[in-house]
Amino acid sequence: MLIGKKPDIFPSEITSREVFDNRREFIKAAGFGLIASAASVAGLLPLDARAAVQRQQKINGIVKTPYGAGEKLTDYEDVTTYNNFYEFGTSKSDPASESRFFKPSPWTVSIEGEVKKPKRIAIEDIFKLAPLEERIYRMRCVEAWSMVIPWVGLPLAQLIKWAEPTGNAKYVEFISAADPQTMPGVRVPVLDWPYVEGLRMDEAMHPLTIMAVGLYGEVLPNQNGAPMRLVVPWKYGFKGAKSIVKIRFTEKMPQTAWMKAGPSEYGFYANVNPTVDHPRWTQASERRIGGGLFSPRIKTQMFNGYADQVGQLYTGMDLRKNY
Ligand SMILES: Nc1nc2c(c(=O)[nH]1)N[C@H]1C(S)=C(S)[C@@H](COP(=O)(O)O)O[C@H]1N2
Ligand SMILES: [Mo]
Repeated sequence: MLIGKKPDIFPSEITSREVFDNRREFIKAAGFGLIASAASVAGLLPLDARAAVQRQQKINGIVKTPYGAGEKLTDYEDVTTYNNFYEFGTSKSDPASESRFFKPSPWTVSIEGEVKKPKRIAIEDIFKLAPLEERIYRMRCVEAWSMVIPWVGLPLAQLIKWAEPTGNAKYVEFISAADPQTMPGVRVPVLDWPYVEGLRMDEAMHPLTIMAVGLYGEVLPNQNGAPMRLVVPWKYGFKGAKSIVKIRFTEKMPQTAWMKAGPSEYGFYANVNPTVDHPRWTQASERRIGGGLFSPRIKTQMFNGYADQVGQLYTGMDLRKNY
């Protein structure tokens, strides 16, 4: 993500991203197996980024689903070392290297706003609300790169049912942790902390929307939003708030962190739409992370390829105005 108020960041970010990718593709092309060992040999990644490639605890009893069967997965190493998580810094390697002091347990989530009664739930109990499923989803970042990730999670609808919203609830707001002690990026005012995202109630209840608690069959690493984060596969990646501590049901559309940072660039809906360009670059194509040094850009699909399932949520809406 980029910041609307400071367009001067953009060229340098792109440059560093290209250099970063080319460097890692070079490492792979050089024939090293794991990026961790390759990086340690070549000395190209910070020490802690290498440590972050360590695997996490396995989750038992995951139900396999047909979602995304046959798609080529993005390597675990790429999924966990190329991240956007500004609470740990603005560069793509920061979340892996700067999140080691973050503690995803113990963790409780508070449920507030338009609900029968406010309550709290421990992460262990969220794991038990519904069978945990593996779903392979494409993720399309607004910066025009994408990944294919085997998420583990439960339908958000199950958590919402448990939360018992009232009839006044029209929207759901998701609030991320913002602890300056363990999240160094929060000490820098790049966003109006905490990170806030939101969905319309029907989007939140849609069967494609999940609360993810793991990936690749293991609990989420800190850099991917431990212990739980939202995944809404037909929207740009920034809708997927990480490390959620609070869920609030509201009557009015929430003001999200990115809408505040750059209202002309980041809308509330943020549906993946190849025909609506970002003010500063095209959204018509994307680059799959890990596709190799010379991998061609691929065409971006309407609703990230999930149009058949979600298109009807937006009938009658002008998707150019409601970006
Ligand atoms: N709390 C929080 N959530 C966040 C972000 C962030 O900076 N802070 N970045 C978003 C963006 S822009 C993207 S593309 C995805 C990236 O998720 P990943 O790093 O797990 O692939 O997380 C989203 N969720
Ligand atoms: Mo993003």
